[in-house]
Amino acid sequence: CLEERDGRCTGADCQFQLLYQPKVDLRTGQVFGVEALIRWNHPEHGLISPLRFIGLAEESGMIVPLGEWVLRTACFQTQAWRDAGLPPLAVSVNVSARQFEEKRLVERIADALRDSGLPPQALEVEVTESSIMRDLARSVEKMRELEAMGVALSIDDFGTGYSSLSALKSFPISRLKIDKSFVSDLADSLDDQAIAMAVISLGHKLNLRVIAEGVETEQQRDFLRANDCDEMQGYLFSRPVPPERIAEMLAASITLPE
Ligand code: G
Ligand code: G
Ligand code: MN
Ligand code: NA
Repeated sequence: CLEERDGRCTGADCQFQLLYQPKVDLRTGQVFGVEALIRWNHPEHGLISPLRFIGLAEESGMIVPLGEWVLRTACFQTQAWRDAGLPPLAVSVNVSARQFEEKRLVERIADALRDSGLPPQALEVEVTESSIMRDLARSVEKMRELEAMGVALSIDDFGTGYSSLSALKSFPISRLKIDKSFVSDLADSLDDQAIAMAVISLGHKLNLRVIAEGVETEQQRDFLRANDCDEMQGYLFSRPVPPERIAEMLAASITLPE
């Protein structure tokens, strides 16, 4: 069911839902944004991970309407938190290869922003290196259009795909996401430590912010902080949660004047 009004699915039987995972600033400890992550709540099979259906949705082309639903729902939700007077957050949305290639992507993003009232600066698009490299020239052009609109871009799963450093230099992006596969053994693996440190320093030299994903332990967080990583995301701080939980978290973070 992708029926929607005001960007939200209104069907009572809607089987898709978005969870939101907080992103935390490693220096201030503040939640500055969230990543929208889709779930399929199947009447018989229960909660299905996107790992099991995004690939199929890509192949069948379903990813285009599904991705548009994700984009619009995330924009409306993020604006709703703002309208409720909560501290303003940025939201990031995962865009898969086929969605990124789609001609009307930029137009759809502009529509979602206009209809929801969310400022472009509050939206970030997460793409993988592999999606970008499928048609490098086109991708760079599209990234420039998003940049001109004020929408931020980040490279998801950084280090697991392939993109040359010369290509990376030409991307108008604002953030690198260190893939969680490099974070999980950070405490024990000297190799993963070296990779994390290299990504952080590369990112900073290219003037990008660097976020680590999949942070589950204090040890991992402390290593990242000590090595000047900017931000983190992971179960240590919070799992992906329904929008009401984000509102509670934000409300709890507001300190009333004395
Ligand atoms: O929590 P997690 O199981 O959400 O996500 C598994 C994979 O599915 C990740 O690679 C993530 O980027 C991807 N994913 C999650 N939500 C979305 C979405 O809304 N759109 C796309 N294209 N991928 C998503
Ligand atoms: O590919 P992408 O980075 O968009 O996907 C993020 C995936 O990582 C989602 O499946 C999300 O649920 C998952 N995730 C988020 N935090 C953690 C964590 O701390 N540990 C693990 N193992 N997975 C996480
Ligand atoms: Mn992501
Ligand atoms: Na990732």
